[in-house]
Amino acid sequence: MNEQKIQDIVATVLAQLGEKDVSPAAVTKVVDAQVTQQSNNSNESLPDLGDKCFKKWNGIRDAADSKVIDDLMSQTDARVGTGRTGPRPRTTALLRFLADHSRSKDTVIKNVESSWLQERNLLEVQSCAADKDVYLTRPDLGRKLNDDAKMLIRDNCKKSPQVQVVLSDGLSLDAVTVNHDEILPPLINGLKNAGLDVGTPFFLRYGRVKAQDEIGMLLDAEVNLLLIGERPGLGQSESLSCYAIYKPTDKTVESDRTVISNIHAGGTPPVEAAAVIVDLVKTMLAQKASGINLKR
Ligand code: B12
Repeated sequence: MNEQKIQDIVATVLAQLGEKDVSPAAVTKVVDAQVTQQSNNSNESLPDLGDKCFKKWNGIRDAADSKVIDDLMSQTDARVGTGRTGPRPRTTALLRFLADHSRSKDTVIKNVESSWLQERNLLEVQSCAADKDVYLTRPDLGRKLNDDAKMLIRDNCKKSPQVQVVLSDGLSLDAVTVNHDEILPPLINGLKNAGLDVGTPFFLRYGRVKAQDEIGMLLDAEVNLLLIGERPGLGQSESLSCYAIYKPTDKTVESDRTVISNIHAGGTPPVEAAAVIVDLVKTMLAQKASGINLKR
């Protein structure tokens, strides 16, 4: 479709929406005037829906006291104060919702690049899920290591460490790429500084939580820590969890695990989480337990 045709369609739609005097070639951008004023964007392009001013956009017109709405919005990340036009959401609120939804979907579907892992010196292994589609539709395959993975882990990782740390994409690419630098190096350093024997960290592609049991058994690690991307929500797509287990076996069940969740800049910040995890590991080692058997 050529540029002119696109312009014609835009002009027709705008005319149907009641915009007058729209000549076909004149439409180069569609910007909500009120929002443009709030954002610091120049008028040269469409506003970025990821901007802070959109995340905290007070869309309620004619509020008796708009400060009350601002105050409410400042206290939660929930989608409040977005206003409405009759029974419908306002355009900016709807676009913002769609933008969040797209980002959440993207972060589940996209893959961590191997080059990104190489730059960080992380060995890469894979579960039995052959690709993302299989991973999403067959959780059971994400819980097992493929044969190459078992070999690579055996050949490259330290045996019988006190603590083994594994990073996995799980359900969020962003959780891994956004938080890595502020959680993995500080965590490894923190564990070492606590005098613990730390194994070789590596990356598990298409991993599910239960895969940490097989890894723990394979390496005979006392504690296994799995940093894994959480299922994203609409307001948050870069949240990481740390699942921790003491000496997993074939008989391990979920309640044997401890989880520290919501690790991201707006939740437990990654650096702070690293410190919390080091403390958790010390307690696990002292009590030789995790999950509901751990007294904290
Ligand atoms: C999906 C989910 C579930 C699903 C898991 C099913 C599945 N197969 O995915 C269901 C509905 C069963 C569930 C149940 C529970 N969950 Co839940 N769950 C989540 C959620 C929304 C996403 C987890 C995720 O993305 N994991 C990563 C993917 C890759 O993992 P996975 O391998 O596909 O699935 C495993 C994990 O999800 C794990 N899991 C899920 N929840 C929990 C909770 C605990 C305590 C443990 C150890 C493991 C665990 O079990 C799955 C099977 O191995 C998180 C929210 C969050 N912000 O993380 C809460 C969350 C992890 N769950 C939570 C809780 C409290 C529970 C329950 C204890 C609730 C209850 N009272 O029954 C149970 C415990 C279940 C268990 N496994 O022992 C809390 C944990 C709080 C904490 N820090 O201890 C969270 C953080 C929600 C919250 N904000 O309160 N959960």
